[in-house]
Amino acid sequence: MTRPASPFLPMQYSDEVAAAKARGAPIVALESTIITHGMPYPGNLEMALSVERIIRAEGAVPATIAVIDGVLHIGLDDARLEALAQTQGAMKLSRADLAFAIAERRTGATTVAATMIAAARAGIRVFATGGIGGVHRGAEETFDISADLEELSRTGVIVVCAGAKAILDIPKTLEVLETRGVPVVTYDSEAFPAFWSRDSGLKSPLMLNSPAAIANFQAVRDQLGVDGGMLVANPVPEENEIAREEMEIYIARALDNAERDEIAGKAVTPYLLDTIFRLTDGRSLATNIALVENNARLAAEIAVALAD
Ligand code: PSU
Ligand code: MN
Repeated sequence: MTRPASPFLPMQYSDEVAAAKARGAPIVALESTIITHGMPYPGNLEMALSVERIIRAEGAVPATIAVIDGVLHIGLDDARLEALAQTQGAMKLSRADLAFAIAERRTGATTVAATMIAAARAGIRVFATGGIGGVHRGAEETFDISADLEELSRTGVIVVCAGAKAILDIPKTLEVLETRGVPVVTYDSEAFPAFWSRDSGLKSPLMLNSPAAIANFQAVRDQLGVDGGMLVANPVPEENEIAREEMEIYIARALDNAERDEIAGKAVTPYLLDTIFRLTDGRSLATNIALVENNARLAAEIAVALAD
């Protein structure tokens, strides 16, 4: 059973999320593009279910966000999650087309940008994901810069990720975030992480080492009237890491293939991820799942600290 959130916007909270909202419990938003476009079935479903379990174990409530047949769902029950994990041809939704999918009654998964918009609309302030989109290598030619960066600058949600994937141009990604006034806080490490690896070779702009400190930083931003999002970068656990030098080899191959196959636009990120999964015989997938789980735990701790 789910209930409508607004008489105008077809938005539905799951029972679990509606109850959490009613009692003011901490909630963590989760994106769905990682499920439909980021990982193959059934690993994607295992990841989605385990991430929700981790958030509950930390005393928060998970809210996986997706558009299903034109309804914006804030929280998916297990049956819907299972169906989405097996859906072929779901749209990949960002700021430009989230409303389009709702208006046209389509089914689509939300990227970081679209999940932030939906979370803010639902009053959810913390969101866990794997990696954010960023400035792609060669962006000076292709202009390929993820809408995630613009969204971080305008929408007041804390996004917990494992840094930026090394398939991106990480220095340029950090430059854009700085220009747009997005705080980039690495959790408990001086080095900005690179998704599969703990260290991108770049120093993180800011560092904090407790969920309470992150919640306090956000509270001061609120008091100051500084709006927009915050990026929290949480390095992948050491035991799950794939070294940067090794990843570089697979990334170079994947980028070459993408150029050869003339991949462009929204297809770029899913194509690169899929190629890297195959080149690493699934090892990158295991790392990807471990880092999302790690981010879910930290996001739940931040949500709990914000609620205190
Ligand atoms: N990182 C992952 N898996 C993913 C994505 C990022 O490990 O599936 C998705 C996220 O939804 C992110 C999106 O918002 O890719 C960025 O896509 P683009 O580069 O097209 O903006
Ligand atoms: Mn892009």
